[in-house]
Amino acid sequence: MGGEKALDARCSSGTQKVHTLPDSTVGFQNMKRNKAWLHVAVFFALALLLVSCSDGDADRAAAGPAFVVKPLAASDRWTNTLSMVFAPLPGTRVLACVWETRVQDFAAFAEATGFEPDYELLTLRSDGWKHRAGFTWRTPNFPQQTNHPVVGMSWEDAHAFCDWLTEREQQLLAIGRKQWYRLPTEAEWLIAAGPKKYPWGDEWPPPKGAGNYAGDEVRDNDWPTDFENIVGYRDDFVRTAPVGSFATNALGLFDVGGNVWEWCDNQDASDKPRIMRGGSWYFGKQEYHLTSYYHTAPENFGSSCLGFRVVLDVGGTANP
Ligand SMILES: [Ca+2]
Ligand SMILES: [Ca+2]
Repeated sequence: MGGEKALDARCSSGTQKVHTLPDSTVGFQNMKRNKAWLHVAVFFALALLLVSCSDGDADRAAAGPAFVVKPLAASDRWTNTLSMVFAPLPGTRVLACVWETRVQDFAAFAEATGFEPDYELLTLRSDGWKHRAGFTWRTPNFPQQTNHPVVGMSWEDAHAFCDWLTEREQQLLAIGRKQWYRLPTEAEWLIAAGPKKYPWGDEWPPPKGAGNYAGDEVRDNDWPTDFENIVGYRDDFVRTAPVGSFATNALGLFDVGGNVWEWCDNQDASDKPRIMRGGSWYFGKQEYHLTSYYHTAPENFGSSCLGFRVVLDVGGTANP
């Protein structure tokens, strides 16, 4: 199938160094203006250190100079400094973002670090999948608003985002020193997807409102005539949909199946060592939508049907 080959195609690396977050972006700069403020800052820093060490839960931040937080645990629901909402993932030590990472989330990373991809985005048109000049995550070849899932991120790019967000929120004391953002493992993603045959349940084709998949709507648009779609299903989106456009699953998570494929943290024992799961607005073939199905790609691969979801590892307890 032409599309499958396209998804397997390699693209050039978009990896960029992640710069250390400057103090000016985290609200500390004013403290340097006079010694009085410096003394106050030192006092509160020492007080915070004493509190965090004395309560037996040093991994959790209690409060910060620029951001007031609640204690974090694997049972908490959590909203971070980018207004990304997280929900508990039962039986794990992580909170999963209820959305795929949005354009606005990735834009914050790009602005803070100077990230710019140096590759042409792999995009789909009626002539098939091709790398096309002039298209990037900022400007894919279809309309996106800031609440759409960011696309075209390589596994390396997604990892860089997680590392930057961890550093940012540890500096802000929004998360503890041993809490961090990362991609979900496959095991965690499978918990997020639920126990059914497909993320929406056991039936085929998916029921109305199941999510953003390659339904009959793609035939009305720029779709190669020899590519499959899910006959008998229809949604309103021929490419990405705003996150939260469909109902949540039982865990309160949106679009675990469909919208964009999601990178997982694991390595696969193959020459394309990174794993993605969940299907997307692309692919009509039934087996690709099974909860058990996964796809692999090199870690520098990117595509306009591929994004990522992050989890917050709260630490402290072992995975089951
Ligand atoms: Ca669709
Ligand atoms: Ca998805």
